[in-house]
Amino acid sequence: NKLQITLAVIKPHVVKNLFALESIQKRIECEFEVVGIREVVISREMAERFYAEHRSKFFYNRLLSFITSGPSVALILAAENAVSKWRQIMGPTKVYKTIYSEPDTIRGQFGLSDTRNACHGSDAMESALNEINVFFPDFDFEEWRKNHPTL
Ligand code: YYY
Ligand code: MG
Repeated sequence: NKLQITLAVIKPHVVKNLFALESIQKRIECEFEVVGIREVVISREMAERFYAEHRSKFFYNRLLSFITSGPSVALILAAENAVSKWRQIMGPTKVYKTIYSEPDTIRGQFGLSDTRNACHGSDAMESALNEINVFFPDFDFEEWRKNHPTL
């Protein structure tokens, strides 16, 4: 087990839903230290950097038009094994897979479709650092870790 950070993004249709936002916030507060939080309307340029790995996928255009369609909330979350921990709480990419097996995940509760699947979570520490840089360009993980020796 080791201290990690991850990038979480709450997607636009959930940010409009105050009940969903509050429920997710409570869940996050129980499990993570919130190192950064920012509400942001993701620009086309940010979205292209953030989702660069999906450039050639069939869903790329609908993904970009959705993610830029309104305010999102981006968070830097810290915990032991934060990357896999957040992905577990989030649930599987495809919302239909949550119906019988993982209804209590965030995607199970608030996901609407393959694209409007409620939230994002980094898939590894390396991608977390790259993705955090898109939303929090001034954040320096090494510097932060030095100042948080106890966690
Ligand atoms: O990491 P995760 O978000 O769980 O899934 P990815 O395979 O990285 O896909 C990123 C993003 O793309 C997904 O959260 C929604 C969207 N997407 C889509 O719109 N349609 C698909 N069939 C698959 C993914
Ligand atoms: Mg991914």
